[in-house]
Amino acid sequence: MTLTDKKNTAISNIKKYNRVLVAFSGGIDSTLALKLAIEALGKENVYAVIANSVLFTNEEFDKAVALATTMDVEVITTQIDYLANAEIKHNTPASWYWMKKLFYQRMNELVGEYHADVVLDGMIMDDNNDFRPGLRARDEEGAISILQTADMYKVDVRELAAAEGLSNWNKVASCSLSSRFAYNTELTVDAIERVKKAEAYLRELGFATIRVRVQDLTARIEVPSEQIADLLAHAEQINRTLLELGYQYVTLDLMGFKSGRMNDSLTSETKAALVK
Ligand code: NMN
Repeated sequence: MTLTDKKNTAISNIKKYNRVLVAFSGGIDSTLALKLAIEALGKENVYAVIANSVLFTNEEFDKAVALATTMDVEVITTQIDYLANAEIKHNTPASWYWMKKLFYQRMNELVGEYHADVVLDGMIMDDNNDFRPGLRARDEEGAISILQTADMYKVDVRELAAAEGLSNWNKVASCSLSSRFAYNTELTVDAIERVKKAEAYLRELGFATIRVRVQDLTARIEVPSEQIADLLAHAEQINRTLLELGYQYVTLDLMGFKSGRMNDSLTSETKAALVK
C-alpha cells in the first residue's frame, strides 16, 4: 500500500461512523488520528478527549489541550483515578492492562454522554511489537486504533503528518510514570511527584529523553547513550538535586535509555500470559 492508499483506507474506515471521540495525548500518532477524523467527518462530529491523572504530568496535559484547541475541535477533559485500582497501585505487570481498561471504560462513558459511536485511538503497528497488555483492554472495550486499520507504522505517520502540515505535536513520547517504578512495589503520590520533579529538572538541563527509574530509594537515570558524557558533566549538581528531592543514591544506567527497561525483570512466561 502506498501512503496515499493508507490515508484513504483510514479516512474510509472513519467514515463508517457518524460521530467519534478521539483519545488524544498530544503525541504525533493521536494528532494524526485527530486530523484524519476531522477530515473524514467534519469537526462538528469529532471530539478530542484528553485524560489527566497523577500518572502523567500536568505539562503534557496542558500541551495536549492547547494543541487540540488549535485544531479547532471540541475538547473534553477527564480525570482518571488510576491509583484507586489495586493492581495499578501495586504496580503489578497486569497494571498496564488495568490502566487501559479504566481509560477505555471512561472513554465509553463519554461516548454515551456525547452521543458518539466509537472511540478512536492513535495506536500504530509498531505498538504491537512492545510489551503492551493494554491492547487487550482496548479490544475488550471496542476502541478502534484507526491508524492500525490502515497498516500505518511510525515512518508512515511521520511522512503523512508532515504532508498534512502537522508540526507542533509533543515530540517526546510519553508514557505512564508507573514505568519508572520496579514492578510489584507500591506507587504513592509522593514517590510519583518526586520522579516528576527529578525528570523535570533533568529536562531543564537540556535532556529531552530521560527516565528516572526508582528501586527503593535509588534513582537510576537513563539518557540516550550518546548523551551520557553530557550528563556526567553535570554529575555533582544532579547528585545534589536528586538527594535533596529525597533519593538516597543517585546512579546512572550505563546501558543508556532503553524504553521498557523495567520489563527486563519479567520472565517471558509472565509477559506471554498478559498479552494473550
Ligand atoms: O519507555 P518506558 O518508560 O520504559 O515505558 C515503556 C513501557 O511501558 C513499554 O515497554 C510497555 O511495557 C509499557 N507500556 C504499556 C502500555 C500498554 O500496555 N498499553 C502502554 C504504554 C507503555
